[in-house]
Amino acid sequence: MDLYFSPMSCALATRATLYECGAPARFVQVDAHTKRTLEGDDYWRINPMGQVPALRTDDGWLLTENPAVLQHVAASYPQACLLPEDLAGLSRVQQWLGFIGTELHKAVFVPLLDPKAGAEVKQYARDKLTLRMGLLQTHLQHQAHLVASYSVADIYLATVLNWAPYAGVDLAQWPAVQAYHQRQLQRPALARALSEEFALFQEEQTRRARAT
Ligand SMILES: N[C@@H](CCC(=O)N[C@@H](CS)C(=O)NCC(=O)O)C(=O)O
Repeated sequence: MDLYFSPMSCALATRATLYECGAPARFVQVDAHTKRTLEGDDYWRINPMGQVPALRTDDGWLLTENPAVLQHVAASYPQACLLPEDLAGLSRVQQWLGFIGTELHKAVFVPLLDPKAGAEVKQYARDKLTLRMGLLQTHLQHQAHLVASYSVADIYLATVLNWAPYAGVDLAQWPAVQAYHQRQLQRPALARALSEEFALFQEEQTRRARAT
């Protein structure tokens, strides 16, 4: 599989999932500003949305959208047990992937992180935090994971929560969420993905600064 990613983006969740699965993969870095791969390919021609993650499967077709990509990798490596086998558990994972993608990632964190978003947009996003993080706080008070066992939904949530300090969000307001996040970071796959991508992110910043 080939994973198109930009460092420290949501595609980090797929990298961590690949590591959890022990899946061989090629990682193709996309510059989020120029929309070119580091090899110089035009990323718009690969993914017309210009977004990461995009996964070139072993059969050669391209899959996009976090929930689909994460489930595809996890289902390809069932021995890693990152998806429940029963329908209720699987449906719950899909519920959480939808919640994380639409209610947290896109509705809250994208506007808070986007330097082009004005103060009103940021306030609109910030207003949504209380309900959404409160729901997580209640849920995670009595649960180690989002569903009965560790799943790709936890990997996606931890990836989004990684952005909190950069988005001006103090997770200490939701102690169960903060403790959950800290636990997630102990997973070797996630810790490895995070440290590798943080280094790549810093290199990207240096390259960009030199180019301007
Ligand atoms: N709906 C997409 C959203 C992916 C997404 O927002 N990716 C961000 C990185 S975290 C991105 O590529 N942003 C660049 C852009 O939108 O041009 C998914 O779930 O995969």
